[in-house]
Amino acid sequence: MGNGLKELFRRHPSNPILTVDDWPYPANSVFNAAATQIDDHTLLLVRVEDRRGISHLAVARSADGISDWDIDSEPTFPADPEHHPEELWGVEDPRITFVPESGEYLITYAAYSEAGPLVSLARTRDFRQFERLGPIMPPEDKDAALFPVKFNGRWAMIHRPYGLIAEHVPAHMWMSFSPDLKHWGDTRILMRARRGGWWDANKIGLSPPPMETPNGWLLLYHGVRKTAAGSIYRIGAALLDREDPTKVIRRSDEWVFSPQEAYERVGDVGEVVFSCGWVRDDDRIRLYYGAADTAIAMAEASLNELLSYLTALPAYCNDINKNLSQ
Ligand code: M1P
Repeated sequence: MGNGLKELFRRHPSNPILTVDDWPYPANSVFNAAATQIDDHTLLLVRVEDRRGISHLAVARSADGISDWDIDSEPTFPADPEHHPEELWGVEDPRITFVPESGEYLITYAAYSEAGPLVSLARTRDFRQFERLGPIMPPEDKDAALFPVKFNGRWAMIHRPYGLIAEHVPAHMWMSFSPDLKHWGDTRILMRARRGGWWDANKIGLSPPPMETPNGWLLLYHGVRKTAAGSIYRIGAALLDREDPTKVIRRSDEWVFSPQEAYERVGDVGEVVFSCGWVRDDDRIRLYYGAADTAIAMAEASLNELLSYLTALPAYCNDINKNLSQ
């Protein structure tokens, strides 16, 4: 949103709501948490970076999603390089998708392998016992989340492949399909990073998992612009067709959320707002986000306001040639 316009996301006054000082054991930073609602509690699956620089995941629960967090006393989901060598340098940036059909939570996360990050999958019913299903996308690939329903009998996933060439060309968001959560294919670009001076010129990646709405699948994504002073991570919004999620029907030209507060601008990696999770309660959306790769903050939005903003935009042109000229 431009200056002077009403902000779609409003920061909670208690921000940052979780920092490493809240943690029951020594760590460097807590950020980029997945989120879900379970048993009348908000559950965050938090990326915790330890003092070696290696990340694991830890569960934090709260009745109101803001305060009185009950944090597991030790890492809930540590990397397991002995059985999963792809987790050699840790597990990062999870996203949780609840599947109503089976009552399971599917967790996609970045396993940091010797060959770079890749997408791994695990499932759980209670966030105490987890079943690892292993890698589902080869390196380098991350920022992945599943849709909660199948399309024509197939699972769908948004993800973000990245490679050495991406140092020179933008990295886009892709979509793949699977009959069984194990074998993935029918892979195609979903949405492109824009070029030149755009705020999302250099790379983009999915933020929380897609949210189903009457107007289509609501997406938030992070867009990165490289500057002489480093990268700026901001958040944009888009809508995918409800029946055919390979079609982008709306995309905001402007970002909808950006680093502004001190805790977002200064930290281990400054100028970063990076979200992996949100929780919807009727019209109220709580967006959890990592601030400067150091702490966890929360901002609220009205779903109706977000949808009104997006549906008032012109239809998005999926034409590759048009998009390439941006
Ligand atoms: O430092 C900002 C973010 O950088 C990476 O994100 P991406 O690969 O999508 O650009 C990740 O390391 C992420 O964890 C981090 O917050």
